Formats: sequence, structure tokens, C-alpha cells
Amino acid sequence: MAKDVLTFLIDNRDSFVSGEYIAKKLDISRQAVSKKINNLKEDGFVIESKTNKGYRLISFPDVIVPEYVVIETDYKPVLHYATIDSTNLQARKYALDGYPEKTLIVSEVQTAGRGRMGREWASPRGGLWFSFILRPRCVPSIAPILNFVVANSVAKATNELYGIGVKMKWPNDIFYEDKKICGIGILVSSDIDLMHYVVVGIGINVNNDTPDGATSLKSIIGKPIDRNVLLSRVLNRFKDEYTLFEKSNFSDIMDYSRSISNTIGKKVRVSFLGVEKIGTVLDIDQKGALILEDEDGSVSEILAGDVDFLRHL
Ligand code: BT5
Repeated sequence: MAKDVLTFLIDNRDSFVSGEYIAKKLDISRQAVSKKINNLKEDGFVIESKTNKGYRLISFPDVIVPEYVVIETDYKPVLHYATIDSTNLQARKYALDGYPEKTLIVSEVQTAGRGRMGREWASPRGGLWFSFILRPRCVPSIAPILNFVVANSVAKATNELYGIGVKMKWPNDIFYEDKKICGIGILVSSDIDLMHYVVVGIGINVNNDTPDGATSLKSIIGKPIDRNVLLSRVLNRFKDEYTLFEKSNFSDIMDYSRSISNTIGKKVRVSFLGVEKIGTVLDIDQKGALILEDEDGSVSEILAGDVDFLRHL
């Protein structure tokens, strides 16, 4: 792909940029510029050409364009794959190899996408499957708050871009009405008292087909979504939310998460490693734990598990 010419078009995407200008800046001939423009068109970029004015980028193909994400966010490097087993596993390898914070791995398809506890995550073409590396300087006990930091970022991004109010199902799902549109899978490597690295994995159903019980943004909105714009917005929102985390401002994070929770007030079954508890969710506390009142009226704090909604009798 003609990356150099593309960067000029992205940088100037609200206006025309002349072939002569690009040729001069890149120290290549105008014919070479025009050839690269044709290559981009063949790759599915829609580019308007006007005599005496030059070229203007109209739209991207439905593929992640790393150059765009680098310009729009401060995530770098952006490592883009056509197919990969799992962006989380790949990000873990990069983290172990010493890649910096905000290294982003994104794949068009995952062949072995994973949820929590080794569950499968369906990752066909058209979805947004990505992971990035963080190196927080903090104690591991606050890592669960990161689920909420991510969930808030996805909720704010989708609300701002498409005006849809999504809900968070404790601890790591984003729902639209009663269907899952996004899952969050976070890997943490730490000593008992210090985190080494964190891999944040996010899967959003965008333009893809979805399994039962799930839906996509395309189905909700009724038209295909620009995944580059969504990816960049989620990353930029995450930057703001993560600043709150770094400043230990957990109350602002949790207040927002509580405001979008679909779990508080519900009668639920919570399962963790084969142990089940039934009760009503009273709250989610400042540590991100579920506060559950069981049928005898005793109240417990639950730090991890899966929630199933039960019907109130
Ligand atoms: C999650 O797990 O929801 C975390 C999913 C994280 C996926 C991202 S994609 C990028 C990165 N790379 C990875 O390999 N993973 C991360 P959990 O709460 O365990 O939910 C898993 C369950 O969600 C499955 O058992 C299915 O029931 C359901 N599921 C599978 N694929 C789905 C999809 N595309 N959309 C909605 N639900 C799905």
C-alpha cells in the first residue's frame, strides 16, 4: 500500500492537496504520485481528483488504516494484521519483548480470539478486535478498575459518535438493550506488589455478523460504521479515563460506570469457578466489586465472576 502518499491525503483530508506538492515533499515524480494514488484507489480508498487542485481523500475502505490511527491518537506503533490468532496473545508477546506503553495491535480477523477463562470470542471480518499495552505504576489490587475504565471509554465513544446509550453488565460486557456488543479482556502480569504490564483487549461488533445473544453497531444504526473513526475515538476516550485512573480518581470512574450499569438492582446468579450465589445486586463499590444481598438478607462483596440475570418473582 502506498503509505507515504496516503499520509499526505489523511493529513489534508478536508481539502485538496496537489500532486506537485506531494511529489516535491516526497522527492518523487508526479507520475509516481499518480501511480500510488491509483494503487490506493484499487485498495478501495475513494479519492477525488481535480485538475489544477489535486487530490482529496473522500473515504477509506472497510479496513484499519494505521496511518490514520497514528495521526488521530497518541498510540504508536500501530501493528496491523489481516489475520492473527489473538491480538491479546500477540500484545503479550510484544509486552514481554519490551514494547512501550500504547503499542497497539489490531487485526481484521482473529482465528483464536479469547474471552475470559479461555472462552471463545468470535472475531470475523468487519469487527474491531484490538489490544494495547499499558505499564501502570501501581499495585495489582486496583487492576479490576481497568475494566470500568475501558467500559466507560467504549460507552462514551459510541454515545458521542452514534448517540446510542449502551449499558455495562458487570464486570466486563457492554450491552445494547439485551444484546452484547462488546467484550473486554484484560491480561495482567505482576509481582505481588507491582504491576509489570497490562494488555487491554477490546472486541466490538461493528460491521460483522454476530453470534446468538449479540448484536453489532451496524445492525443498531442501520448502516456500516467507519471502524477507523470508532477505534480512534475509543482510544482517545480511554486516554482521558486512564488519566483519572493514574490520579487514583476512582470515584469519578465508578460513578460513571454505576450510571451506565444494567446490573445494579437486578436479581442475579453470580458464578465463579463452579461456586454460585443468588441475590439482588445492591451496588458496585469503589473497588469495582459487586455488592450482593442474598435471600437471607446477608450482604457480600464479590470481586470476580459471571452474572446471569434472573427474573424477579
Ligand atoms: C469477553 O469474555 O467478553 C472478553 C472478550 C475480549 C475479546 C477481545 S478481541 C481483542 C482481544 N483479543 C482476544 O483474543 N480477546 C480480546 P467473556 O466475558 O468471557 O465472554 C465470552 C462469551 O461471549 C463467549 O462465551 C460467547 O458466549 C460470547 N461471545 C463470543 N464471541 C462474541 C462476540 N463476537 N460478540 C458477543 N458475544 C460473543
